[in-house]
Amino acid sequence: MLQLPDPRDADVVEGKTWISTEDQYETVPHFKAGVKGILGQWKNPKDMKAELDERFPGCMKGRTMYMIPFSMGPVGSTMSKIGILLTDSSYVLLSMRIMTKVSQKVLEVLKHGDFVKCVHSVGCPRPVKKKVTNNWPCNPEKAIIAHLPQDRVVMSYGSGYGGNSLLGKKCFALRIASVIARDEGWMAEHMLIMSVTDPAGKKKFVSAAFASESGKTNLAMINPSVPGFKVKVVGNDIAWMKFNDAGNGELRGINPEAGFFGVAPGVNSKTNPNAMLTFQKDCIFTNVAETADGGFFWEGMEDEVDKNMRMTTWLNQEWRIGSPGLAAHPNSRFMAPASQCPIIHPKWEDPAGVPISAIIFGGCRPRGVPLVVESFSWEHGVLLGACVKSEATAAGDTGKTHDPMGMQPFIGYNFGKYLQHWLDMKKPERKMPKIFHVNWFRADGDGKPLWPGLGENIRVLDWILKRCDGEVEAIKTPAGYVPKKGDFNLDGLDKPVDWEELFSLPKKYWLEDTRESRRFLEDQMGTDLPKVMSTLLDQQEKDFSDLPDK
Ligand code: OXD
Ligand code: MN
Repeated sequence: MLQLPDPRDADVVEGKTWISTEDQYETVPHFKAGVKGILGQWKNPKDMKAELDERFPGCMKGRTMYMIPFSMGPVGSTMSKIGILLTDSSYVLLSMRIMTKVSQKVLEVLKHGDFVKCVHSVGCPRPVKKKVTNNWPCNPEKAIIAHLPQDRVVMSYGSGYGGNSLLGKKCFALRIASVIARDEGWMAEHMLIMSVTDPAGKKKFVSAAFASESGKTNLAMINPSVPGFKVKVVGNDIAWMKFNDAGNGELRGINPEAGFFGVAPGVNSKTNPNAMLTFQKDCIFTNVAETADGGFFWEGMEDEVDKNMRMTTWLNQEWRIGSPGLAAHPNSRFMAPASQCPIIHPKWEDPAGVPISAIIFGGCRPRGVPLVVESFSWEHGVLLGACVKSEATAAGDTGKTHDPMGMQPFIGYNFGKYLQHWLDMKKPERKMPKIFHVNWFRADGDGKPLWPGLGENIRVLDWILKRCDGEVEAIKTPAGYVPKKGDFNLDGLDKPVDWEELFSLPKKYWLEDTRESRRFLEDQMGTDLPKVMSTLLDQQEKDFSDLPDK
């Protein structure tokens, strides 16, 4: 089905998303004076209570209230958690049935445990005083998304958009869960989980976090271009991972979600055929365009529909390919049950999770960052994650958007403490996964891509898996370990790649980038930044300074 919300309510409201704890520094780091902290927003409990009391009493008057018991993760798994959501939105009700596990069994499991309390209201009690657009009541002026981690509570008001209203997802499975994970010694991450099987039949699972819009869902559902490789997806957005200390010490991960809620524009039969196959039935499209023959359309699908097809845009206007403006909102979405994905892993609902051999971080780094780098150590891997960022591609624009661990909008507590929590994961009795950083977006001086990306990224995963098994050696550079050309499968590529340039480490770029990373981390986390992060950056700067000038 297609849902066209009120156009004012089409995205997350980061500026109105708050975390409330008695102690400010439990939520946000000691960022430097004069700096705008971007890692979480804190509100003191008194002010938060006043904001909530102003909005919630009577907020659902005249509407139907749904009570939704849901499990994040396989019902009954020791790695899963339960929530109960009260909402006055039928869109949220239908969406929760796709995105989470809603069933009677949840209430049976709940008898034995605790749950996260979620309340959502569109903030339009009846009789409605303002105009309602598209049969989508909302109250954007008064929107607020409040997290009370100590009480395990989420209160969301005024918005029906997924990230603000499907409270099991970002609010519970990342912000509240990151706090629970801190307290219980596990990890709640903005990561995909996938398996890769090589032509010899050897299979491994990896998890991966990317800066936003760097293609996490496309990687999770990659169509490998190299014959013989098979990929299956466990999850495309969130991973809950825990070391199996009672067993062999490996890291096990589950996908706490039951569906995919993906950005539609850009998805087509070339970029992500598996996503296209996943949403052929029983799914909800939000803010996409509708074709005259009852199909759906968004930017990127130009080759999939008749050139003269009449359409209605997400703003209800007549449109054809080539007409001015956009057919779909840039953040329009598909939402589909994960079970419909043709490459869903048979163990995606295994209560014991799947063993994670490698953790991958990635950003959009057109300038100086190699295709793949392996960290020197667990600590250095945490640094690679903390330095995840995207840079503008336009020549002359040096802007960088930091998204440390891919968690910038989703962290539930002090980011410096969160990095320390990652560091504390390392224990001698544990099998620590290797950590890598990938960059599909490196370009040459003219802005032309140096790497084909998409299905060819399987070659990078292949090298990563070989490194996990110690099958190949690697070259030590100041940025980390990089592949030896002969160990990396380049056979059958459509066009030869410029290997030297793809893996070059321009000294000037790296010195500047290392300083920029340090500035960001120290500005944002101040005294909360774990010392080892600064020590590793010092070492990196020294190692690059020692390189000969070219
Ligand atoms: C999402 C996001 O919706 O990360 O998954 O914004
Ligand atoms: Mn996400």
